Amino acid sequence: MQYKHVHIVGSGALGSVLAAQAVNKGYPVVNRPRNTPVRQVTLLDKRQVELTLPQHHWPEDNSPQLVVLPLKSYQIEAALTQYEAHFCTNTQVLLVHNGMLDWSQSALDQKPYQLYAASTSIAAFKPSPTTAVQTGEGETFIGTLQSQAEPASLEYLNTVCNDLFGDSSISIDIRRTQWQKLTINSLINPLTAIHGFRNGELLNPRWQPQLQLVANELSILACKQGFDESPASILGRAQQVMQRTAENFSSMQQDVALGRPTEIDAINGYALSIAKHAGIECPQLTEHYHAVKALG
Ligand code: KPL
Repeated sequence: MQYKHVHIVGSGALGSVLAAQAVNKGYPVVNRPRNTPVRQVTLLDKRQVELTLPQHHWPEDNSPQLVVLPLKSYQIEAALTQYEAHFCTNTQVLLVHNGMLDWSQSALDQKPYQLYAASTSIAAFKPSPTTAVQTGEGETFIGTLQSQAEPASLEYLNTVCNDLFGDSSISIDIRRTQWQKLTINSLINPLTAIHGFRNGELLNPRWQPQLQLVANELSILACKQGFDESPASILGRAQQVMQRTAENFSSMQQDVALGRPTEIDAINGYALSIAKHAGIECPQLTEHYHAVKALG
């Protein structure tokens, strides 16, 4: 499958890095910014890529397309609604966001196009509205969100994602992969946002009792979804990220600092929807959820 176009929706830091990588690799990129377009991207190897991307019309035929949505979790639904009339059976749509969306499997299966998700730890930021910088490489996993998917289509998407993300692997259970990333975000993001500190501060032993309570609740919720994992394993994974990103501010801390909406609904909110469904109380996740909501 050769794509006629690779559409990158939005002009966030990650989306701009993906667009720059796609340009470098010679893909026919179309950018669909939702506000001020990013003009210049600095990649990890310090290469600078100018983004002056054409604004094509959507094709009228069934030609293969890739549409990447590297957006905030709360923007995904509106973006799909805006663009999906242009998608067809040969359109591969890749959602890239933090947290998880509360969509039923039948709703995903009914989409008349191919729907995939990526979970990535690539780090990027925007020093100004028109520039973006990649600050760290990361692991990326992609997988299908639908029950029926052509293995060959996923394989092809993965080869392209290797170019766009720098590295990419197929996850045979992307919901589980997204959940594991959600547990990291649920342990790091709310506390860093509430207290306005860097990720590494959470390695201070004074936060361990609170983190332990969150990990205990996440472990119970993991079992409810068939993703069994001990609190120690969940906490250990998050602590590795705290060490690796000790000097960084989490995305939620930055959202709060800049007065933007946070992704708490797709992180703690999603976990709490599983809890509600299973009739389980999760007091620590609930407290953090309300504390972050109160900031915005
Ligand atoms: O994904 C992140 C985020 O900030 O949203 C982590 C992994 C916590 C890194 O800061």
